[in-house]
Amino acid sequence: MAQLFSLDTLATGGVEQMRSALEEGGCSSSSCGSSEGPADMAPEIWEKVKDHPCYSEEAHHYFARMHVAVAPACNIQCNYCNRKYDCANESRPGVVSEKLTPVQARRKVISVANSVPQFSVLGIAGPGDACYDWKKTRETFELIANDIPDVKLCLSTNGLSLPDRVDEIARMNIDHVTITINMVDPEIGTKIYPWIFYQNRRWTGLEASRILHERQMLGLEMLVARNILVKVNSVMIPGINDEHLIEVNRVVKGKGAFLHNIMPLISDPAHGTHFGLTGQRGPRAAELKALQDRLSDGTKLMRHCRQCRADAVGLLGEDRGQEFTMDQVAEEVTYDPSLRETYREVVAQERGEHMNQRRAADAALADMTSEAPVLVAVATKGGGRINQHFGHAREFQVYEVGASGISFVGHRKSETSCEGGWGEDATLDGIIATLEGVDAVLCAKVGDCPRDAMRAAGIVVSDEYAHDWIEAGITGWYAASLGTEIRQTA
Ligand code: CLF
Ligand code: SF4
Repeated sequence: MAQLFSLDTLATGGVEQMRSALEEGGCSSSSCGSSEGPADMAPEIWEKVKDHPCYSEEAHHYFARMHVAVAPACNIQCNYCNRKYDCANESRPGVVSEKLTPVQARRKVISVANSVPQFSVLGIAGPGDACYDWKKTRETFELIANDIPDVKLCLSTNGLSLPDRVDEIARMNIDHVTITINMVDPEIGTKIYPWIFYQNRRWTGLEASRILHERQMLGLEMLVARNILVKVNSVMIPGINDEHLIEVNRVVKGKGAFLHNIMPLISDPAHGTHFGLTGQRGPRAAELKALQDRLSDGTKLMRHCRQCRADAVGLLGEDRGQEFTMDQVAEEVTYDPSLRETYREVVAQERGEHMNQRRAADAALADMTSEAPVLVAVATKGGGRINQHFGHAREFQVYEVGASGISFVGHRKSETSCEGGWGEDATLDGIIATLEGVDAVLCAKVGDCPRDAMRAAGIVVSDEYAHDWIEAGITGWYAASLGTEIRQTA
């Protein structure tokens, strides 16, 4: 994975080199959800989300999170979880992270902060439950808040112990809490949770799900009452809670959740989970999108979640965790804020320009004919631009474009992708299958052979908008495809 801002770059080039690096690409896999920016929300909310890559799709082009695995204990059993792995409510199953003490976590976080300028959020998402294993969660957050006061603190929980922690969460200025809520009907819960551990005893069946549900609702209400932003994660399990998630969305929206993130169940017999072993399938991409589309009037949806690794470090979709294993972290570390401060200066300028481009694109599209919306895939290394070579792209960001504007609808990744791109016929077939339903691909460069093969499959590939902002490029392509002139709004 490319390191976009090396210490060498900063030492020799400072702000100007950072800017040009951003134009080359600041995010290795920018998958954008809603397009909210400062004009779409109250200033105090924007202040909380503007640097949080999960709570703002706009921010995820620029900012990175890291997780520290300090909380191994868990108080419930989910049928999609194998305790060998990290909490599957927030992490991809099948990846076991290095468990850390709070003191080790501090060293690691400072080491990341000194090397990764995009770093803005520290998350604790397990490997068990952050609120149940609270002592370690709290100690870690306190250590970091003392050393790096401007880092945002974020936690993820199943909700059972949450009500007991809310006052401390508020006192510690933790502004972002994720609760995994898979049901609001305990009958459905019985198919997801075989047991919980609560008040020193194990509960099973309907009673277990009822208690969990009540505690989740109480925790949500308590957080909202304290102006803490709550993201609700729901694992979409076909045949069990897929239809029911519409009701979940309605309920959590009514209680003031800020975001709803519907994640596809990842179910593989090799993970040894109950669902994996019993053949419960996850949803197909089209099923997930169809459900998300039905919820588009509800609580804002997060569509750019990457079900990242439990020890993830970096921009969403980027995996730099292996660069920061404890054997590579110095025994003595001192936080140096200069790298992050310089980066923020650059980003402040860049994102202002990006916002203007988005507004201009919306205005131009509103003038156009109301044809049925089309899907456009973009190859991007991030920074909000079309800046990835078709042959190097291992995933594509897919946008829906029409007279009502441009909206991100998900990312497409091919199982056949590899370091070398899609140069071979076999991989081109894979990418054609992956991009089913997509009308056009915009990229920084494409060779004649893949362009012709894609055209034969009914997908236009264009590098005419190379290095444009994504929204400007999509608007330009859309207008050209309609034979329309774009009105200049700037
Ligand atoms: Fe981590 Fe989660 Fe905080 Fe983000 S992740 S604890 S809210 S800082 Fe983000 Fe990763 Fe999706 Fe989670 S992309 S799995 S939503
Ligand atoms: Fe596993 Fe997380 Fe569920 Fe606990 S809350 S059982 S760690 S998925």
